[in-house]
Amino acid sequence: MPTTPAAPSETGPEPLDPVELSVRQPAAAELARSAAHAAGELLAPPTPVRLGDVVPAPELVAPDPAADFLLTEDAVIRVDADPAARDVAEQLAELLRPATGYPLPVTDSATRADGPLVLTLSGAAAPADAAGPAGDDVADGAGAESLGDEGYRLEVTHAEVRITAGTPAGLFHGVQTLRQLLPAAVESAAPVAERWVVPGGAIVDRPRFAYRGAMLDVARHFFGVDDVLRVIDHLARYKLNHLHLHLTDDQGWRIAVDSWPRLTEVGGTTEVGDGPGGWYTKDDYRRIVRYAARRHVTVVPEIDLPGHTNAALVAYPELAPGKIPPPPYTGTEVGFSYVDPADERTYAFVAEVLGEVAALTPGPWLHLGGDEAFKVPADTYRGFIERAQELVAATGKTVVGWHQLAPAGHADGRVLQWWGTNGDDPETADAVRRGARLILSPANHAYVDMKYTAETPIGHDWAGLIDVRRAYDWDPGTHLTGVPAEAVLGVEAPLWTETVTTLAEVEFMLFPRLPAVAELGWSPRSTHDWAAFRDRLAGHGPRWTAAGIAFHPAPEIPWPATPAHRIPTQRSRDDATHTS
Ligand code: TNX
Repeated sequence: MPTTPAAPSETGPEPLDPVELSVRQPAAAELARSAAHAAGELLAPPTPVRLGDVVPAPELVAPDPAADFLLTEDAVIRVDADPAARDVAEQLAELLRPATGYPLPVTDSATRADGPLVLTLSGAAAPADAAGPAGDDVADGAGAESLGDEGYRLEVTHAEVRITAGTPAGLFHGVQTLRQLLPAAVESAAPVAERWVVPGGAIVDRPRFAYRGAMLDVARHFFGVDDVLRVIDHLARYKLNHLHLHLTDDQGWRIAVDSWPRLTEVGGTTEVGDGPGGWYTKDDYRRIVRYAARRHVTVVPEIDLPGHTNAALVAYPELAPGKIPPPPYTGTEVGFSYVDPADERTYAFVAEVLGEVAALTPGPWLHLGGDEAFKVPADTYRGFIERAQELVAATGKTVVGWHQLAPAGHADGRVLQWWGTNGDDPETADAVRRGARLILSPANHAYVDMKYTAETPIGHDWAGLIDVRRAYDWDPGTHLTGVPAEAVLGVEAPLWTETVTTLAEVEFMLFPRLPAVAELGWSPRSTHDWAAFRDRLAGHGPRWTAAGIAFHPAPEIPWPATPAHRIPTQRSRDDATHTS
């Protein structure tokens, strides 16, 4: 895994037109500033972490400043014998070992009183006697109720840190919280001399929405497996549990399909700007899925149909209307291509592709796309979608699609991903009345391919400029007129990559907006408070710096400026190695 951001680079494979060039030039400067932060110029906060300094904000926090815990070299991680729980404990050890330099053995010994880091599965409910130092607030709150599929309880005393959950996923989220409660230097890839203090008290926490995701468009520009794994790490930090991969579009087809091999052999070799493109073999894709699963992240594959299919039509002109082979497309227009809805071969193609993708997919969802098929008449479009929905059902998966699917008939469990900019959308509200649930990705809040400000060197602005506050200031529960909160499955932050070409640029667009969307998906509305969020988020800058994440140092966030000490970064450590 990379620990430093890729050098900010101009991808722009020639030829770039003059307009693109003028947009791209400042990218280097802006990204270099961001890289300078990553190089150690952003400094650690002078104050110790407080129990409430967690993003996304936990449901209940009960600090006990008299009960801080100090992690020492002889610490042992004790976990239940359950293999999935044990794997979470191993991941905790993997997180803590590099910076602490401590051995941190993991044991599932039930008889010995090893610790002091304890991970335990307790059935769905938190134990009634576990209020501990937290007092009545926590005991009377969610702690006495079910922690659900993903909730956890974290208790910190002088003697131990204990994470309790009903599921391994809950333990995993608890581990992410613990990670944020340690000093920022815990993100360092090399040992740091630090007092590894965890603030005392208790947290009881569980998500507001079941679906919390981000989308990476690997079709407009291709991103290799290692880049995707690093994005999965970023999701996991912020308790996001779905990675939606936009695998196909006009500019490239990125997933191998054995029954239609030219999709990648031909359709995988292009991308925006005439770079080399690329695709995932099935083994590559399985690696992504496995890596995500270990982090309790479900991969949602998208095969965009019937539009956004130029790369497929280049590979197989028999799928094109009129059977006319189109030229490869490496521009950034949308809405011109579609598979021929009048030809039965198209449905064989859809069935075989979806079947192979479903077979690679342990998760329940298959995303059909469905957006911007501007050239397909409404009735034809509806008929195509209804057949495609049936083909998804035949694979045993549940359909997800962009909200353009709304007018089509309901299919069991179907989920629409809403990307509008005006919450008054009767067509989508009607689909909800007919049984659809929604993932909310309002383009003017959650589209992390939008520029932060007019000066942002990459990104779009068709849905407006999205600074951190705008990414944060909306409520998924009430955003759409006539849609009750219960119909909302969750939220997702899509990253389209027409202008995004490197991992450093991906991180620059995700941070700090991804944590804002993550908080909307996880935290109870009662915690929603811009000023408090801004302050909590500020403390994450030094963490990203230590982790080598090339983030946008948004001016509206009070990043810590008066450091107590510098956090060594990968780059400064490399320098040290070179001079020693
Ligand atoms: C709209 S959002 C699209 C994408 C573009 C994006 C750019 C959606 C379902 N379709 O094809 O990449 O805008 O922001």
